Amino acid sequence: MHLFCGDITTILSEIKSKDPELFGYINSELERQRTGLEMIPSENFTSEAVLQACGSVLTNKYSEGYSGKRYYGGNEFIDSVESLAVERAKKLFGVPHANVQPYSGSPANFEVYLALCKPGDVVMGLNLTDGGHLTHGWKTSATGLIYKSVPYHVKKDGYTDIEEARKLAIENKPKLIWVGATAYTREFPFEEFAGIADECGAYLAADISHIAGLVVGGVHKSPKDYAHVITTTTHKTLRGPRGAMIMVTERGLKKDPGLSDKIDKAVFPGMQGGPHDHIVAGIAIALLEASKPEFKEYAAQIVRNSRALAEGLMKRGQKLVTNGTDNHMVLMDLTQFGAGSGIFAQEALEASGITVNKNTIPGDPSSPFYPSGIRLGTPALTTRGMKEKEMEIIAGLICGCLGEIKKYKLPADKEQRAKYIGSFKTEISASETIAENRKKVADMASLFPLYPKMGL
Ligand code: DSN
Repeated sequence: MHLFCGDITTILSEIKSKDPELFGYINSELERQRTGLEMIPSENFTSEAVLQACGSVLTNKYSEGYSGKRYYGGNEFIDSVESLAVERAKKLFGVPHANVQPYSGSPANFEVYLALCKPGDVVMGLNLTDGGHLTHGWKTSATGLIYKSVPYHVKKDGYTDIEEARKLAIENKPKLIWVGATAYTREFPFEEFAGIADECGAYLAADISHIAGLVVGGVHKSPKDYAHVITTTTHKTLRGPRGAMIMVTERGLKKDPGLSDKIDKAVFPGMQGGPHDHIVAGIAIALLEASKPEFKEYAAQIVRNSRALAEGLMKRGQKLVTNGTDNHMVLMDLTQFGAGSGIFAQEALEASGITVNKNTIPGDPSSPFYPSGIRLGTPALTTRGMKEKEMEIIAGLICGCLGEIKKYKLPADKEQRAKYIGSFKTEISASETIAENRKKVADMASLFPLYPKMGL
């Protein structure tokens, strides 16, 4: 058997010779990323160092347990890798305890429930269609099926309804409250939620998956002095591999000195088996990168870009939830194009090489599958080096694409929708405006090369 430990180019060349079909798909995806504008707010481009760690020999190891306490032999170096990641996470986020083993954000959040709640306990989180995450208690998620979820909402202006959350917490006495979201464009009210959690005796968990990089970069308030537990994915603004972490704060240990142990036991053996050590190594590198001064500048530029994008869209007549943004994300309210028009916007933009995702808006007149908004984010474009000037151009391109969807309306009859959207896609692919935009997008993308060393 041929073994290798080369760089990422070598690894891809191995795939090319052994499995040309798979290689073709990976290569096409690389080309898609290179030639388009990636604007899904939860996506980013990791460094080549992170990619190398994720493709490394660490994938070969089993290491159930924790550093120094494993159920398998041969973990001398894995222990060092995991300890490095843990220590870097603790230092970067200013917390006394970090678990870097969660496979991704949803398992991480579920592990928090497992650590702190019993089935049937009351839990609270931001309602999904108001911007909350599935795992914050949505009815079709295990978190809403196993626990009694009492969601809070945003107000008409799109900001969190703190008063409603306080009232619901006092009435329902939740065991666990989540602060954090997946489609929210303003600063999270950590301090207010700490007060609410204290009033009703709940644990407060801050899910900072979207904004972890902004917190580290100093452009979003940290939850460390307010929450008891912090969860985050590692692949969004933090720009690491696809994984997650759970952290316990000093405040958490003050409320419950056994909290770290409860979290660790919930991760393993409660929910997971062997950690993905290659991903833990990628997390360690991402945390090192995020500790550098240039990451602060990166985080600040993400927000400057997001604001420039918001301005560019609003001055062209687009409606944004909360009329702007404080973070990496813009949430467009497309109800002026008709209820459920997020799908048309997503498809028209994709045909132009701009990748976004359809998303519900607060009080959405349609449904989560056919929502009336789209989410746009700047983390990936900022990684490529784009600045405010490019955001202004992109805002113009987006509005040009949206001009093409005006005449399309989501059929009220659900049976007709798939066929209608199929015809829409065919028609949009023949649009001259879309074709011109596709060229402009590719030209702009080529000015900001992505993975230039990855020669295929
Ligand atoms: N799917 C992630 C996002 O896009 O925000 C959250 O899990």
